[in-house]
Amino acid sequence: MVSLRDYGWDEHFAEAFGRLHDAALEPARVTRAAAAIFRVRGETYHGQATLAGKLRHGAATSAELPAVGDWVALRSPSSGDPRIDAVLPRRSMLSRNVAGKRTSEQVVAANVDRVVVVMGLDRDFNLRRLERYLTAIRESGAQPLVLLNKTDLCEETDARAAEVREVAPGVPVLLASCKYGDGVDAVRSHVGAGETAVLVGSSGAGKSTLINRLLGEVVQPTRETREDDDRGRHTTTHRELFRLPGGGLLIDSPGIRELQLWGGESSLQQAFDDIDELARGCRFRDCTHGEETGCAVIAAVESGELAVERLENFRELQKELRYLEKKQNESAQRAEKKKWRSIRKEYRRFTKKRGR
Ligand SMILES: Nc1nc2c(ncn2[C@@H]2O[C@H](COP(=O)(O)OP(=O)(O)OP(=O)(O)O)[C@@H](O)[C@H]2O)c(=O)[nH]1
Ligand SMILES: [Zn+2]
Repeated sequence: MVSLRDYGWDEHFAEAFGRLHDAALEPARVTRAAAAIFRVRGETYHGQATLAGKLRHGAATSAELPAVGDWVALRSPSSGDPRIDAVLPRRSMLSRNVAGKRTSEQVVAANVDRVVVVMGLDRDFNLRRLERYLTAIRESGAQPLVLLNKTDLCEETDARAAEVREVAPGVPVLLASCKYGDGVDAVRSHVGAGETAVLVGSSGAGKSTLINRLLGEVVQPTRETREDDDRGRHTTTHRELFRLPGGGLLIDSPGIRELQLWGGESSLQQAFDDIDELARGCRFRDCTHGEETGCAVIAAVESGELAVERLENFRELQKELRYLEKKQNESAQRAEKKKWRSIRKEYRRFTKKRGR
C-alpha cells in the first residue's frame, strides 16, 4: 500500500479534505488528466476515475476542473465506478491561456512546488526568454530553479551562470550535462521528498534526457529515440506524474512544456524588481518608461546601470500582460454571467414549484 504522503499529501490538504465531512469520500491525487478521463492514485485505489456530474456541470470555468497534480475527493472507488466529487483547494497552479477566439485559463499542473527551467548552454541560451519563464513561474506560486544544461558544449559555463544570476536574483542556478549525468544529483536534492517539480524549457533543451536521468530509467523518449525508433514505441507509459527515487515527484506533460505567459503585473514586478525599484524615481506614477520626461528607468539605461535589452523585454512583457489581463477580465465576466443565469433559472424553477 502506498502512503498518500509519498504523493505529497500533507496537513494543508488533510484539513481541506476534513472540511468535506463525508465518510464515503477518499482522497487521491490526479496522475493524469486527459479530456474527461482521469487517472488517480489513492491509498487503496489506483486507476481511472470520471467526473461527478455536479463537478462537470457546476464548474464555471475549465480552470475549476481537475488537472494533473490535483488532490481530489473520490466517491466510492471500490464500487467499480469511481467519481471525482471535488477538487481540493490548490496550493499552486501552472496555467496557460487556451488559444482560440476567447482567452480562457487552462490549468496544466496543480500543486507544483518547484519549476525547473532547463536551458541549453548552446544556441538555446537566452536571458530574455528566461525572464519570461521566471515571470510566469512567479505567477504560479511555485519556486523557480534554473538548470543550465549541456556544459560539455560550453567553454564559459561560469560566465553564463553569472549572467543568469544577474537577471534572476535569489533563484538557484545549477550547471549540468544531463547527457553524461553530471550535475543531476544537485537537481534531485532541490526536489525534496513529497515535493512536486515540473520541467519547462525549449524543445531540445534536454528535459527528457534529464527526466530519464532523474528516474534512472527511460520513460520519456528523447530526440534520438524518437527519431530512430518507430514513433510511440517508448511512449508506452501514459503517466504524467512520476515518483523519483529520492522521494520527490515530477509532473511532465506536453501542456507544461508549452507553458505560456499567464498572469498579472504583480509577477512582472517581482521578476523585474530592479526596474520596479528604479521606477520609484520616475516623475509619473503610471510611467511606462517609454518617452515620458522624468523617467528614472530610462536615465538608468542612459547611465549604463540597466541593460537596454532588459528594459525592452520588460516593456514587451508588460504590453502582453495588459492585453491578456483585459481578455481575462472579459472572459471572467462572461463566466460570471453564465453562472448567475443558471442560478436565476434554478431559483425560478424552485419558486414556481412552491407556488403550485
Ligand atoms: N551535448 C549534450 N547534449 C545533450 C545534453 N542533454 C541533452 N542533450 C541532447 O539534446 C537533444 C534534445 O534532448 P531532449 O532531452 O530530447 O530535449 P527535450 O527538452 O526533452 O525536447 P522536447 O521533448 O522537444 O521538449 C538530444 O539529442 C539529447 O541527447 C547534454 O548535456 N549535452
Ligand atoms: Zn519611468
